[in-house]
Amino acid sequence: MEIQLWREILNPYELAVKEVTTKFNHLIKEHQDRGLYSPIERVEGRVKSIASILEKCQKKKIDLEDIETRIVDLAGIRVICQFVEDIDKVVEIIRNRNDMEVKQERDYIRQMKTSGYRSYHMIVYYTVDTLDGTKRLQMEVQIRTMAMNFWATVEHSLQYKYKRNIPKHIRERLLNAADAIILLDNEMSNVRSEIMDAQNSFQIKANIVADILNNIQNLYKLANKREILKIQDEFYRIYAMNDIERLERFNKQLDVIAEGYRAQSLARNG
Ligand code: 0O2
Repeated sequence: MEIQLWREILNPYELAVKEVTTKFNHLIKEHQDRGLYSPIERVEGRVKSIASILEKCQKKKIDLEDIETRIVDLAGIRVICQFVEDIDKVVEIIRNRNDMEVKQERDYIRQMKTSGYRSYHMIVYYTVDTLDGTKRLQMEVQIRTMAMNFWATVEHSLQYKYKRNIPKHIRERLLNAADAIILLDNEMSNVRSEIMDAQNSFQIKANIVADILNNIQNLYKLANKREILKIQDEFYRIYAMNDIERLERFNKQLDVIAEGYRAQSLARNG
């Protein structure tokens, strides 16, 4: 096939990779802007090289006219997550998108490949607008953790080096490494819940502080200035201790003080 024809075929795939990469990057930004944890750590995209297409055609006996239907990863997107739990979230995000239609899903995480490879694969239909009009094409999205990505990248280089015939002793080492990756991902998942707990307690603290400030503001109308300044100093002292329970107790004390002032003022007016 002429080089020009390859360009024509691959052009829409290039556009698709650019668009989808931008969209996923924007999702990361949206999470950040809202102060939310993003299940996507980073996104990579590539159009399959002509050499790699030719190799696949040879291996799978695919006619060049059929590459667009039979090679589903001409456009490839890789979504890298920090934690295994994030993968299901990304899968859900993709299933719910209106600009992508899922054709196929393969879960090589729950069902690891015999090589030790782990990743979640989705083949999606995606439409691009080009000079020649709209084109609906297939795209492969691979979703995996940073640790799975490290393993796959190293193994892929070895496949290349040994022309897909990795010696037995190296394959065994790779399988050991794959087991270690599972352990690592599990351990990191435990850290993930710690992170979530930390985020949660930060929110609780923020709410108590907002409550305390609100109470102090209300006391300005009831108590004298000297007492307010004393309460403020006490608040700064307790805040510096970084102890949520103390803050909670202090907040309750403020409720009691405010209640006392309200009762006094009722007695005076009544
Ligand atoms: P490249 O060089 O990354 O583009 P199928 O006939 O459908 O079962 P197919 O089409 O190979 O087989 O699909 P599969 O098994 O889902 O693999 C698709 C892609 O996943 C591969 O593309 C690799 O990128 C990746 N992959 C699958 N298995 C392995 C593995 O054991 N090790 C690594 N490192 N990557 C893997 P390509 O075109 O094979 O390769």
